Amino acid sequence: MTLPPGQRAVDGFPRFGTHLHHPPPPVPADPVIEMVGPLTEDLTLSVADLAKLQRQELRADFHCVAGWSATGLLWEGVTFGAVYRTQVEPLLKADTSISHVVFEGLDGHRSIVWLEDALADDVLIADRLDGRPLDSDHGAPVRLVSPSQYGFVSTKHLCRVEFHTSAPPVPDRWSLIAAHPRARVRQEERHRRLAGRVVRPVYRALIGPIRALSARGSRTGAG
Ligand SMILES: Nc1nc2c(c(=O)[nH]1)N[C@H]1C(S)=C(S)[C@@H](COP(=O)(O)O)O[C@H]1N2
Ligand SMILES: [Mo]
Repeated sequence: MTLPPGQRAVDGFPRFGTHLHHPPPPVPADPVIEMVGPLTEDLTLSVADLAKLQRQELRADFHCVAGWSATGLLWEGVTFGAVYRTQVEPLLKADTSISHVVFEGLDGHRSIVWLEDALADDVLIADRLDGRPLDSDHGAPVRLVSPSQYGFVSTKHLCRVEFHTSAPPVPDRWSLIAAHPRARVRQEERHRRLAGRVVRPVYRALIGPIRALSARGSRTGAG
């Protein structure tokens, strides 16, 4: 099996990202996902109700922008497309056309995604991983999973989804490592201003140390 350009397989599935110095946020007693945008009424989906929508399994590799890939993960949840079409679209104000979606986690992480990318068949709001409820390391109670895009798109601890009719402001947009707006792994769209290939060696040097920080990195280990 070939990985996308510039990616290397790692064992297991480390808790990865820019947030390792923080413990995962606590899971609320009755978690909800708030949906915000040009809607005719307020929309808040409880995680419990979400689990009752048409369920979907997805076997996929997961690719961090820093160059590691966890292979063969089995996710379960509901497709974002199903949530959008059944819950959100019926409440959209007349003559509004959504172009971007922002996914926000309990820790404040935000990912900005084109609506057309978010509606792909392989984009899930997942509540289970490898046959078990999602644990805190990997995004409890629910997370976005978009395996065709770099890991930063897949917001963990999902608690808020915003619908926008134009591109929302991008944080750090002048930074060299600002996120690519589409972040497609096959196209190696790592960053907005730097070709994906250029940053590979830098990331490669960091993978070891970052991984070492991820204490519960083994899929079979504690957690
Ligand atoms: N809420 C939240 N989601 C997040 C992140 C984060 O810091 N906070 N990091 C992102 C990054 S950069 C990656 S690679 C993946 C890592 O997922 P994992 O910790 O389950 O391995 O989560 C993404 N989703
Ligand atoms: Mo990442």
